[in-house]
Amino acid sequence: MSGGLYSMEASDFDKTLDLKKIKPYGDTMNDGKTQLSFTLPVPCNDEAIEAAKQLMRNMGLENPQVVFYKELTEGFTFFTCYGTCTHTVDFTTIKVTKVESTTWDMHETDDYIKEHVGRKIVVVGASTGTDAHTVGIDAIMNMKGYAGHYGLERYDMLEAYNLGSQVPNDEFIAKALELKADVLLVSQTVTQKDVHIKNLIELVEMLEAEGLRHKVILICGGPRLSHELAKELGYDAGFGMNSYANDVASFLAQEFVRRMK
Ligand code: B12
Repeated sequence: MSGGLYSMEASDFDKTLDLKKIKPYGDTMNDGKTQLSFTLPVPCNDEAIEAAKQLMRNMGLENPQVVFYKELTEGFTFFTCYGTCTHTVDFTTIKVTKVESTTWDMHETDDYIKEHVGRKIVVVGASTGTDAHTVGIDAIMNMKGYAGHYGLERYDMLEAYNLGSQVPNDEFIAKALELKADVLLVSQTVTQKDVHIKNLIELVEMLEAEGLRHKVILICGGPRLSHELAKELGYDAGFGMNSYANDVASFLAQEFVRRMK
């Protein structure tokens, strides 16, 4: 099938895209269609639906529609809504602080460490503080890996220790010293009342107080962490959603060699 309706629509579609003024795409370019969900702390009734719509208008969403609502528990109503976003963003001016390393596969990283370091790099990881979530740190460290990416325990040239969850910062540091860690990996999932930030800062302060901060490569990760935030908090790198063991392994190997020079 060549030409015809499809190719005409494709070229029209592209011409209306202005990267200086992007807005959400629903089913036609620039329609601004947005889906959002939230819970209001009010009983599930018509007034609650009207409140949801007014809230959406206040958020800059025109033509607000509630397409699903349900009582969560007495006095709380959950909504799924659509609206038309009236705001735009200039995509051409966006700059993001990113981890500066080339992502390799496991074999490339192992070969690089063999050639440039000549010994195994010791990596100690944990989900620290009160955080009980283990799936993130396991995804990065476990032998079997995650989403088709082998974890750090599988790397020939990494000696990886996963300490699990709810590891207090002082115990984490003590274990890191005992194992002679070169790299520390911290996972933080719970962000309620910024507990992840307090905990991440506490670790940096404790490492600094013991004169250890510059002796280790310090990396954090979690679903609501970014490289930018990690740098702000005193970490060497931060990895958020959609990051895998080979991203972290590539970074730590390259950073380790950079520091040897
Ligand atoms: C499973 C789960 C649990 C399980 C955890 C079991 C376990 N063994 O881990 C249990 C039931 C114990 C649990 C408990 C709680 N949970 Co919970 N939990 C989840 C859930 C459903 C999935 C998390 C998960 O496993 N994701 C999959 C992994 C692979 O993704 P990830 O962690 O993001 O990891 C990736 C990246 O972030 C990154 N990464 C992560 N860590 C690291 C570390 C390093 C070094 C690097 C490089 C990268 C990296 O790489 C990974 C792979 O790409 C989420 C909701 C959700 N759908 O996300 C809620 C969620 C995280 N939990 C939540 C909450 C609130 C809790 C509780 C406080 C609930 C309560 N009131 O008791 C408790 C907290 C307990 C505690 N003290 O920590 C909230 C957090 C909200 C917030 N903003 O903080 C969420 C988002 C649910 C929600 N919508 O409310 N939870």
